[in-house]
Parts: sequence; structure tokens; C-alpha cells
Amino acid sequence: MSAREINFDGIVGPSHNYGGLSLGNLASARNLGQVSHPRAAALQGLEKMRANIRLGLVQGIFLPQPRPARAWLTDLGTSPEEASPALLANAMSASAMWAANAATVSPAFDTADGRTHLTVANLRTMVHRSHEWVATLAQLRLAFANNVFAVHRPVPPTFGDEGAANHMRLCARHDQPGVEVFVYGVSGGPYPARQHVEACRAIARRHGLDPERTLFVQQSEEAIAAGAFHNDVVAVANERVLFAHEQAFADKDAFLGSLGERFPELDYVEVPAAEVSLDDAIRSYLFNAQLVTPPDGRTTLIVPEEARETPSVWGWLQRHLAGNGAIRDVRVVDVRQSMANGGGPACLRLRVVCEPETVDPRFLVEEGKLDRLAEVIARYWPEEIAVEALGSPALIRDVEQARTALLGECGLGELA
Ligand code: SUG
Repeated sequence: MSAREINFDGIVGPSHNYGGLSLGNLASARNLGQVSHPRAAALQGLEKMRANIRLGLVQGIFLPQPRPARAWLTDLGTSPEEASPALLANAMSASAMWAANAATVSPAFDTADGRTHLTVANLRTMVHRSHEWVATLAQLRLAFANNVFAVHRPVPPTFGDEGAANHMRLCARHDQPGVEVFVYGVSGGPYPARQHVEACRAIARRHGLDPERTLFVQQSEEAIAAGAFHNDVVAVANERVLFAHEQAFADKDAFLGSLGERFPELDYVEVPAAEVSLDDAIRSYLFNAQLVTPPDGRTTLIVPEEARETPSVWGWLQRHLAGNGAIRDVRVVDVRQSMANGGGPACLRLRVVCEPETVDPRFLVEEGKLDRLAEVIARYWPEEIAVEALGSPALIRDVEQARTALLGECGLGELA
């Protein structure tokens, strides 16, 4: 057995809608009130997974959460029938699809006890995401039940934590010890800084990380103010490569200095603001890309269609490829339904480095299984949802039935 990086993608849930719930996420605000297409959204996600499998990557899944979030509404003394439209919208969001916010993961190679540690994110800053952790924890405990893993409860909600979206790992190869970088926010101008440094420090302690190989870095205020509500909107790392926008970090020189000392093999690829503005980077989600190493060893960047459509970004990528930079190949995927809520290819996946045999096989997929999941989605997922219809009893029934059908197909009825 050998450790591989596995991308676990959140399957887009049947209640996917544009409720405009995320302050500071410009796409979410821009698309408030648009009619969503849950079926197309989920099928786009499956096609992204299929393309990754064809690249030779190992692919996993997380299942949609129960929506409406009845348990959360019950705790608030209400129900789907009686909740205010605002509460109901917060209970109907399919936001758990963005698996990069599910947890922070420290592979076995970095931890004191040699286990792979996962801390589920509390996501306390956004109301609609603050209740995700309960169902996420249940799923992580199933998928990673093997005792090579340690799955932790969330950091207390005093300190906001948004998971792997604010965490990067630099290493010579995935299956070797790495330097873990936690990125936190202090201020975001008009927008909230969602990741608190104390949450980062707590996770590093709980995971048993070596302080000499752990860094805490502040995200730049201007990046958050421009719409980079998570670090993974302006930076992404894979093995030796750190790919980032010039304005991603509050004190770039100090950060690169400390990182270079701890990881001399670092290959830093910076996109200068003069070539790609922060606005273009955020609109195109150039950095919310999957940066991966397929079996052929050619570092590959998987970008959304919006990156190809943004001239400054596409021009930069073509020049980088022509100049034989660290990124050797660029693949384009269509995840427009997710993008319209501020979720790119990287938001949709959680990376876990481990031996695939140690994962519950119900959470792993190959192409045949993707075909079967696509059939269920084509049959049960609503074609479209208008925000005004979120409280409709017929829609609620359809959404619940759809999830039950998918759990059945995956043999995961115990998550019901
Ligand atoms: O938390 N969007 C998500 C997008 C998360 C993207 N993840 C990463 N960058 N890793 C968020 O803002 C929109 C929901 C709505 O408006 O209904 C939303 O939650």
C-alpha cells in the first residue's frame, strides 16, 4: 500500500440555490435571486470528477447533507413549515458541497502520532454554514473510521474556522513530511475575516504538528476586501509549488523568508498584480484551481471556464506554459453552477493524503459508479429552483427524496 492524494468532492445537493447568503463572497451576492439548476450543477461536479479520474487521480465523494436542516430548525424552536423565509433559506443551502471547507487535514507524515488528523470546520461566521459541521462530522467518522485516522470535533465556535480552504501544505512529495501553512484573517475591510488565528493554532496543537514545520500567515486585508473570503481564492499549493497572487498575503516577504528556511525546495510562482489584477483573479478563480500531480508527474492546474474567459488570466497562463514554468499543463472544467455561488474547482474538493485502502470504499468512486450516481441525479434532482419557492412543500419533499435515493445508491443509508 502507498499513500496517494485523494480528492473528495462534495456532490452538489438537490437544494442548490442562489440565496445570496455569503457576505464578502461577491458571486453569491451578484447572483442573489437567480434561478439555480441543481441537476446541472451536480452533473457538472460529476464530470469534473470524471476528468480527474481520467488524469489518473484517485477520487472520493462526500454526500449531500439533509436539507432542510430539520435538526437545526428544531434547535431554534421552529420547523420548515413555520420558519421565517430567512431562516428557511439558511436551512436549505447546499453549501456543504464546498468540501474544502469541511475540515483541515494533516497527513500522517506531519503528525506526532503518525496518524492522519482531520478537524471538522465550525464554519461559524456564516449562519447557513454554521450547522454543517454536525453532518460533516458524521460523514468523516464513517469515511475515515480506520484507526490510521483521528477525526476531531470542531474548534469551539469562539474562533472561526473554515477548514482546508485556509491551509496549504508544501512537501517534496505527498507521501513525505511537509510544512503546513495556516492562513488567517484579521480584518477584511467591509467583509468578515472568517478564519481566526486561534483556531489555526488549536488545530496545529490537536494534530500534533511540529512547531518548526508549521507557519501561521496573515491573509492580506486587501484580498479579503476584494472578495477573497478564503485564502484558496488567491493561493494554492501542491508539493513543491506555491502558486499565489502578489497581493495574497499581508507580509509576503516575511512569509516567503520563513517558508524558504523551512522548505528550501520551494518553487514559488507568483502572479503579479500588474499582469492580473486582484479583481480579475477573483472573478476568474484562477487560484481556486486544483493544482495536482498526475502519475506522469506533470504539475497540472485545473481551472474553471471563467479563467479561460478572462483575457488577462488566460494570457498569463499561456505565457507561463510557453516559458516552461512549474505548471506544465492547464485543464479547463465547467462548474458554472457552483461558480455562481463563489465555489470553484478547488472549493469543491477536500484533499486527503492516505492509503486509499484505509478509506471506507463507499466514499471512493470510479467511472462506473459515477455513471450510476449520474442516473440517480438525472432522475431525482430538481431541474431548477427559484429562491421564492424554497418553502414549497413539494420542493422540500423532492429534495429529501432525492438525497435518500442517492444514499441508497451509495449504500450509505445510515447517514439518513
Ligand atoms: O462559503 N458559498 C460558499 C463558497 C465556498 C467556497 N469555498 C472555498 N473558497 N473553499 C461560501 O461563501 C453561497 C451560499 C448562498 O449564497 O446561498 C456560499 O455559501
